[in-house]
Amino acid sequence: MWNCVPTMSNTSNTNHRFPDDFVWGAATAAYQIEGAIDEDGRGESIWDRFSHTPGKVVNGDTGDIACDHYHRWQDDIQLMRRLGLQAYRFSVAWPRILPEGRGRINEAGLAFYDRLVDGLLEAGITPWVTLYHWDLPQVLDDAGGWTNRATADAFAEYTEAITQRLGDRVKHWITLNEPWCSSFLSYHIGEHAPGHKNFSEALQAVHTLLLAHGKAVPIVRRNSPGAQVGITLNLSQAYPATESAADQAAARRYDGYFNRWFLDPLYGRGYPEDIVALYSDVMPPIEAGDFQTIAAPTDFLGLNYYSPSFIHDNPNDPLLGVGHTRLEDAEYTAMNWAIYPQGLYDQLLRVPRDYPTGPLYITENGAAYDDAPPQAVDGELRVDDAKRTHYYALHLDAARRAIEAESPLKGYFAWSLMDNFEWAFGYAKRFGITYVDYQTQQRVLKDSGRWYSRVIAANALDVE
Ligand code: IFM
Repeated sequence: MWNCVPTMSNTSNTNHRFPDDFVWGAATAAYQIEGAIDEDGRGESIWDRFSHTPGKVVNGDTGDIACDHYHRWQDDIQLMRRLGLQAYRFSVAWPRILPEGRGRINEAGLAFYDRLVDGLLEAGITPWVTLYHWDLPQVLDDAGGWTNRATADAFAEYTEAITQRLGDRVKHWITLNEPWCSSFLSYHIGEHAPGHKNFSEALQAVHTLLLAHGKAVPIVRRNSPGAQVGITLNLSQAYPATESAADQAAARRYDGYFNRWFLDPLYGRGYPEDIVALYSDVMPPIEAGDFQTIAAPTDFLGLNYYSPSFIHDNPNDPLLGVGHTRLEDAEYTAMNWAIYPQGLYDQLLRVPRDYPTGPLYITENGAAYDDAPPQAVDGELRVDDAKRTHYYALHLDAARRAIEAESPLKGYFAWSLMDNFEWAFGYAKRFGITYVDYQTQQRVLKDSGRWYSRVIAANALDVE
């Protein structure tokens, strides 16, 4: 059975060191931190529309102001310096660049990211740019959003504009963040914008997203010589709830739905046959050449890991026949996600074993907790978030063990640099290693952030 009470390992690598060239970073996304939704010609995004729709986001929160990063980016770079970050992963807001989705380019939008990239490089921090982290221009959604194949062509236009401008200085590109969320969570489960509840729409959205990724890769290569380009997936390591044959088969189906549905086409295998058989009535149209486009060779795979899934057979689930089992003995974060670092270890070995991924990067990992506001301790403001530090220590230890077991893991980005707009949960969930007071916009490095900066400096986990 599963070990629900994880501890740090005690292996031959006693000081828990990482390889010398390991990349240490932190991540954010545009809509979650920028604010300034009406400034400098930015167009409306689906998250503006969705968050302003009553009942969609906890407390009616919106990203209108968020962390005001659009105005405070210079201070935020100082924060990154203080942490000793080597890399910063952020996303570009498509509606700042192409307010109408395609066509007219908004110079002021490009100029913002131009300044940000220059500021990062001056600070010695490598920019990692995500092209799409969920803020689709609303006008494109009005025309069907990701259920419309033409959105893949619009994404190619957008990629052209941003890589032409930044491609000389940005050398790490991520096409899409977590396409499972922009498809199933947004078009089937309805929890994210645009909030639809239709499974066949979700399958069409996956297909358009994957096409968008495949079309973007050669554009990035053309405009950003020598760059590395990849995609970030939020896979869910699927464990059978028991050893029964039925639960094992259910976990395999769930793996097909959540993981292989993305990995197989990205690595040239088309959609997995066992799952296609279940979806026969709802499959999207697939055109000649689509799978070739989708399987454009990439340089790395980004993985976002928080928690795995424990799956049992459930005949009442009409589509996949699966259900989720709650781990009774596990600890849970404020998102109600089980803490299970072994899932990260297993994923870091399984994915490159089954697919030719090349280097892996953990492009997100972290935990939400109900942090108390900063307190003065010896004249300094502190946030005591020992649970978050423990979460990071466990997962970094799992990552380091995976490297010892020859996983091609090359870097790690904490989610998140700062507390921010947590989508349907608004500001109610804090994931930051920096505390943000949303009234004053004051930032205070949490104890987990202080600990992370010592890990980065030591390139090892055996820090106080
Ligand atoms: O905040 C999100 C992020 O935008 C995408 N990955 C998961 C995070 C935590 O839910």
